[in-house]
Amino acid sequence: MFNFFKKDKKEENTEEEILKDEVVKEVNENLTQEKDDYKDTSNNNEIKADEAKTEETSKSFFSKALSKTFENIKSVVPQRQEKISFDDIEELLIEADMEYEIIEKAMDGLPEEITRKQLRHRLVMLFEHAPNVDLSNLPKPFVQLIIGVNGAGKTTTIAKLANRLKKENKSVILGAGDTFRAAAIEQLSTWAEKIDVPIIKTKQGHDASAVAYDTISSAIAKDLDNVIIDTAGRLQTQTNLSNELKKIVKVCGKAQENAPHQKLMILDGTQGNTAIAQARAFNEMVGVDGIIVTKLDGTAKGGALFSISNQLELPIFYVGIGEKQDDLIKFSPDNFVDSLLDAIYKD
Ligand SMILES: Nc1nc2c(ncn2[C@@H]2O[C@H](COP(=O)(O)OP(=O)(O)OP(=O)(O)O)[C@@H](O)[C@H]2O)c(=O)[nH]1
Ligand SMILES: [Mg+2]
Repeated sequence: MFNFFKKDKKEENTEEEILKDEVVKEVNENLTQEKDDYKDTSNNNEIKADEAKTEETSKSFFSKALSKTFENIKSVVPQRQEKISFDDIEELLIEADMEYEIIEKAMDGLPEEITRKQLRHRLVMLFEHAPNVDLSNLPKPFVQLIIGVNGAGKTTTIAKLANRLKKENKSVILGAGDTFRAAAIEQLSTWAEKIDVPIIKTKQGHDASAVAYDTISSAIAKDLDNVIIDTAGRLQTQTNLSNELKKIVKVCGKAQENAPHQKLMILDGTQGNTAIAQARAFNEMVGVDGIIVTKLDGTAKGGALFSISNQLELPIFYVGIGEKQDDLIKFSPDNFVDSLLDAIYKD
């Protein structure tokens, strides 16, 4: 899960020197938000109630947000049944955009007539890559690096994650590490202002890894809990992108031991199975610890979630269900599978 970099003293010094020159001097100007501003706005009971609500809405969300997927499924099985034939299950999973290879794997050895319990077990199994994060003992600051192709929803998801952390009374700072486009820096700044969290940014074209370094350093200096760093989804070439991401990862480790602690890959859920190829490319570049699937609102390709998690052997942490700051829910394989089964099986 964590990255360990060789500590080459000589190399470190050179890198630090370069950083000194490169790191943007906007830290103090940008840190308009002091840690004290993160005073409790809600008590623990409210947080618990929120969690319970999230859990409750999580299941109903899947049936609402994935209504298009479920409509397709219902075209195969119009009436809810107690047992469904093997062929019908196979067909409805194809309709939900689950990859055939995964369907074969999930259904191997199932009988001609399949019960809810039998299918549930197989489908939940496809999400066996449980997140391996001990939330009770996270390093401080906990550094998350957000990666993914352009347009996947990285910047928006960062805002959603920061908003979530703030609600949990955690202090968070954002790093505008997509220095490729000026609009990208502006977009994250606008979000930072809206959800009221500090941001470290630089001018377009400046070194993204310097921004990452600076953001982590500020978090350490201000004793903040969380750092979330944005990255570019596209550079002039794939090699440039790969080199930039590798450099950001390495420089994060110089700002704080073992940072980034999580490299989160953002995938556009409407891309269905093509998103898997993108994720593989990023995984090869820098390694990915977990996935957030965006734009699940309104897609007919909900079944791709099975393939995404299973093919990449990575956990799905959250799903994005809209463009607003609250449109992010924790992914629960049980709730997702249950809402799908509710559509086709009698209780
Ligand atoms: N419907 C919907 N739209 C989303 C969701 N997440 C992001 N979007 C939209 O998708 C578009 C791209 O999102 P960004 O957050 O800018 O994506 P990005 O990965 O940062 O893109 P680049 O900065 O270009 O690399 C925006 O219009 C977002 O509002 C989601 O969960 N649902
Ligand atoms: Mg962006």
